Amino acid sequence: MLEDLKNSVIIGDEERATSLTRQLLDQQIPAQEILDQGLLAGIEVVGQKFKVYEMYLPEVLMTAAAMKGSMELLKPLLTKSEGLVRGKVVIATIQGDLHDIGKNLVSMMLLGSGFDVVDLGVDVKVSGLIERAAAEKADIIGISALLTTTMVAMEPAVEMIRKENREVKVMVGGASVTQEYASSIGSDGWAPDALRAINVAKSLVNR
Ligand code: B1M
Repeated sequence: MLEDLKNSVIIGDEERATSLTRQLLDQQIPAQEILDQGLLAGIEVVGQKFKVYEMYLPEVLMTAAAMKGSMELLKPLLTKSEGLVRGKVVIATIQGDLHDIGKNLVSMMLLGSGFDVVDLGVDVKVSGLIERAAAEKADIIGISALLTTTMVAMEPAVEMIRKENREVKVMVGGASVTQEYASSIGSDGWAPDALRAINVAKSLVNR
């Protein structure tokens, strides 16, 4: 069934993907397993095919749409909080970038591990992030970027955040962002995936 779910994501069949996710949950399969072995396994294949021109943008859009219903079903399970507030994170995908699946996962996982999360969405200006972080007295600003062209805007973003707010920590991530790049621009933390983002966020508020 997980394999079937993976294939539904690849072919962009939202109805089937949602129905399979519901059935898997009914069979007590853990939400994390459904996410990793079904949804993310599918999108990984799509990413590879897109890269070598075996799939095109409209198909990738269908894949993203196919994940929507399933993600809605998994969300309450992935965001079940441990009951304590560890800190506040204001998060967004950087200006010019519309990719939000990974950022949404990071938001969900942080919420589930006890962070208060304010998610500003996609294509967000740094000034917007800074203003909101100040208004919310956030501990962490999280920035996601998937494109190499938007990733480079992280460096001036970190600089601007430092100028405006010395207290807030900056965490970055997204497919194109590496540990080396994250360190080179002076961010406080980087994570390769949503699970590890939890640990990084925890370490930033505990410092
Ligand atoms: Co686009 N796209 N896309 N795309 N897309 C990529 C990123 C690409 C790698 C595909 C490829 O060529 N193989 C490529 C970028 C190449 C590059 O810059 N090096 C690309 C391109 C080129 C484009 C367009 C430019 C295509 C075009 O128009 N010609 C265009 C850009 C639009 C824009 O943003 N302005 C575009 C559009 C789209 C869609 C809209 C169709 C759709 C996005 C839908 C949506 O997000 N709602 C889409 C998709 C789906 C993808 C791929 C296939 C999948 C991305 C994804 O959701 N991955 C992607 C290929 C790939 O990445 N393999 C691709 C699953 C997700 C769970 O992973 O986002 O990496 P990820 O998030 C992970 C970690 O990175 C980390 O945790 C997450 C969960 O574990 N993480 C963080 C993420 N943010 C974090 C923040 C943190 C910490 C960790 O702290 C704050």
